[in-house]
Amino acid sequence: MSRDFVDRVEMQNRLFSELSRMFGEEVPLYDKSLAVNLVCNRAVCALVGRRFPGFSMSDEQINLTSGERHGAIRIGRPDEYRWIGRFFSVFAMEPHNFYDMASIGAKSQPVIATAFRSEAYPEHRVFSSLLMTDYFDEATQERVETLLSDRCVFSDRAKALIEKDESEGGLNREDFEALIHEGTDRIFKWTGRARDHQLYKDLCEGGFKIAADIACFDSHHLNHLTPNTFCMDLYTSAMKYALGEYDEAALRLRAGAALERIRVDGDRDYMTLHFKHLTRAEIDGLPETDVSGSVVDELIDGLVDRLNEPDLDLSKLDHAGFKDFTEGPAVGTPVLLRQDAYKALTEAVVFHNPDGTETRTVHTARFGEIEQRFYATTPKGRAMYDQCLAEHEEARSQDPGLAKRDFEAYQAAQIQAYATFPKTLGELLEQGLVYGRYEPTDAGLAAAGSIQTSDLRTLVQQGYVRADGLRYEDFLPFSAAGIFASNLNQYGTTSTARQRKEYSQEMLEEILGKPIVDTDRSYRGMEAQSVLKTYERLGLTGWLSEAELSRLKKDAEGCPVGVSRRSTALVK
Ligand code: OOG
Ligand code: NI
Repeated sequence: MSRDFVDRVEMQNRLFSELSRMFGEEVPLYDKSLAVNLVCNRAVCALVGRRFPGFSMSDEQINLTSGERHGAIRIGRPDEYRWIGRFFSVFAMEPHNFYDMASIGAKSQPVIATAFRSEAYPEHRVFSSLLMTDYFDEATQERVETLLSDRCVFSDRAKALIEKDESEGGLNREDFEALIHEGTDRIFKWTGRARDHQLYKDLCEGGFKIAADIACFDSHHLNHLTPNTFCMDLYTSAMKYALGEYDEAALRLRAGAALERIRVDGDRDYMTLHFKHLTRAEIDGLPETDVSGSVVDELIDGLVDRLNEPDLDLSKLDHAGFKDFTEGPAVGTPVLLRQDAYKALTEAVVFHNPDGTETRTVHTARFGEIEQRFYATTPKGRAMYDQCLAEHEEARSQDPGLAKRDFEAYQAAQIQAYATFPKTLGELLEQGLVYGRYEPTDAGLAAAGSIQTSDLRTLVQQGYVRADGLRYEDFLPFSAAGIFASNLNQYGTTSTARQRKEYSQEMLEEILGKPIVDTDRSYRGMEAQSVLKTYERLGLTGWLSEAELSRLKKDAEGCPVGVSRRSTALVK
């Protein structure tokens, strides 16, 4: 029957497009933020199109290219967590990296996590946390576990579909649709129903809002569903204006600065990173011209006009404002990812209490994150990032109000903290700070047989090899903690257990019943694989030393199968 099986990645795209629809219906501000993002992305594309005549993107193409999403869910019980792992596996999404959120110092939260995504097509991801009930004192642990013990997030139907997929090796379209429906109608759905208001209050008052968000609800409601943007600073300025936090002068100043950066830095490497539907060869084939600063002014005029239309006046919608600063590296340092968010909304909830009474109240947890992704760092690059981050955190702690009071000064200080970090792909690769992907150029292939070096850097300089950076497809626990903290209005937590527990990747693997992919190994594997192939096609493999060749072959074992650059996701 295998001919009826539907492609898992195609169904993954369907799942996320349906989740996006569901979330848009649940949270009108999410839908509006997508509209603001589209307006910003359009301006970026128009600007890049002026520099590279021949480049343009229709709204449909923009939505397609910026259509990736990451979600976040928080889970209460280990057996639920294993079901979630099995559910995502049906959609070709496997656990990637272990994030111990209980061990990040003052920002700690009582959860451990992994992110489900596909190895070869990392288009969508779900950061999935598991509540560690032994983080709490025994009495609290007991109350939380008891409340969680009888809830049922996965219906029998959902379980049967997952089991069918596992035993038969695939699902037909009808079964896939049914399982997606289980996701949007139940597993990830916000119900507005909760249980045991007393426990909820006690957990919140004890500083454990995250535990309350997990233990008292009856689904793994999506906490946020994050689109990506082509220009973070443009988007945040536009959102702050739309929400009524910036006046038009502030919008013009900051959006103008953001677009000006794209005018200067929006080169072919920027395009390769952000416009995944184009190959590097297609990008390299575009002509390039100078663009004057007045183009930015024109585009800002258009942006302001569009944001002034009534449908994008978001100040009238219920909201709690926008975060004051962006998590991740400073603007202009193209590594890892930058994330920001509108703050968690206050939503109506009805609690059903153990004594049969109902409590009508509100809950504040779901927020509106956005992200922009850059190059994946090597361990050396990551160490450098961590150092710059720590330096900036130190400066921020000296004057926590600066971002709100004087954004330009705040941003300048952050840029200063990252001053030592190289800014161009060439330098980042040369210093071994990010992972690359290499391929022979036409000139290289034509010269194969007569090339006199196997030194990659020289081959790139000679135009025989083309180098790209690999994009970071994972998460940053420290940024995540910053997002948790700002949204929960709660900096971090301390364990109240008599003895603080240690959590490990092995523990989570045991719960999942499968290994967690180490993504550093995957990135290294992709790089090594591309290098091996490049040497092979240029006839240079024989130039490598035994040791070099065996190191590359060993690293290449970590390369996920079927890696492809083009993505076909369509999410509204
Ligand atoms: C998860 C936070 C992690 C991110 O983008 O770093 C995350 C949560 O809020 O439950 O989504
Ligand atoms: Ni997130």
